[in-house]
Amino acid sequence: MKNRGLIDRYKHFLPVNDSTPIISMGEGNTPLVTSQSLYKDIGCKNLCFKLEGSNPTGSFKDRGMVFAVSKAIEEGKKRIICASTGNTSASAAAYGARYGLETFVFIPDGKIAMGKLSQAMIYGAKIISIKGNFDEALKAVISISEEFNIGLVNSLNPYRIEGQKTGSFEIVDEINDSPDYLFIPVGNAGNITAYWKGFKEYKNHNKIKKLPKMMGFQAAGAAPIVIGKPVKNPETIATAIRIGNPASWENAEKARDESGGTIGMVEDKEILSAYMKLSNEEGIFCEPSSAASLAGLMKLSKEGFDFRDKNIVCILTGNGLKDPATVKDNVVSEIFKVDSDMNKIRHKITSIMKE
Ligand code: AN7
Repeated sequence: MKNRGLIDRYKHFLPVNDSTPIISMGEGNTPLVTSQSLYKDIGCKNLCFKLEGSNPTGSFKDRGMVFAVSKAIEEGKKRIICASTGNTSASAAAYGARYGLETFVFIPDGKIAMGKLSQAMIYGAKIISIKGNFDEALKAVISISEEFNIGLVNSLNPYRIEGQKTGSFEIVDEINDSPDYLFIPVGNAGNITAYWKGFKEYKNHNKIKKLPKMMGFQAAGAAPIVIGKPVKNPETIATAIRIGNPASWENAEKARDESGGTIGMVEDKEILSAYMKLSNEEGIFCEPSSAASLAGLMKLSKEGFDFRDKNIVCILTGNGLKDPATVKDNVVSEIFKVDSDMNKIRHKITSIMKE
């Protein structure tokens, strides 16, 4: 059967009616990959990574965007708009291009990964770079969307959350249970809100007996929920989650409190360490913000948290290829230059080969 995407697959759990177009670029159905190495350091029973970077535009945003765009079309909208640290704009631009909607994206000046900016450019979105941060860009688009009746496709749009909750459905459908813990990066806090909604709905439908503990992680320089007040000038290497005043703040706290989980923070160096370990030991290249989930798990494990007998899922929200500059600036990797001469090549290979 053709993959008609997540709206079709989960239509009984989404507010779909006869006039809702079932559109798709094949989003969702992302790999849940079992850890080969890092689970030993954590000391848990089982650790899986959900590779949301395998979505059509390389991040989890496609799950929510496909549904937000479907609803925008249903409502007769001709234009969509969002503020973004990069991934939302890439996704909006792609679906906007595909379904003929004029797309406006507001980005914080200079603080968006090159891969993401290239996506907004090639898909043909109209890009407005705000001399300010994400929080200021979001304020602007809310106002502009109302003034010009443009479909707002940030996660304040409830259909974004609806689409993104399918991530939980997929985990449960695959392992026939909920994990004990779900580790997830937190920026604007839409995704943790969506995952929690999804798990609760599956429990109400008796698809699972227990709910996971929701373990959200912010970057230490952009951790308003952890410190309990907005951060005026958020700073982190993880630009996707460089957000000082999350739109879904209260819902993230609800997910934490109802599930008995936590929202913590990780330093940039912990994020980078998790980012590199994932690549080096698991062969998984995610973007720095995504690695905040694993960084949080590694931190708790180091602090003595007991994960024996526990099943853990880390959501890796975006593809590492979006942000090659972070590799270039932080990873020491020598590139050996050799003449095209077999003797020299042989000599070089034997000099660098492991014993
Ligand atoms: C890779 O694109 O906010 O807590 O404007 O790109 O749901 O915001 C991106 C967020 C995690 C945080 N990982 O998710 C945007 C934007 C990646 C991200 C998050 C984002 P939320």
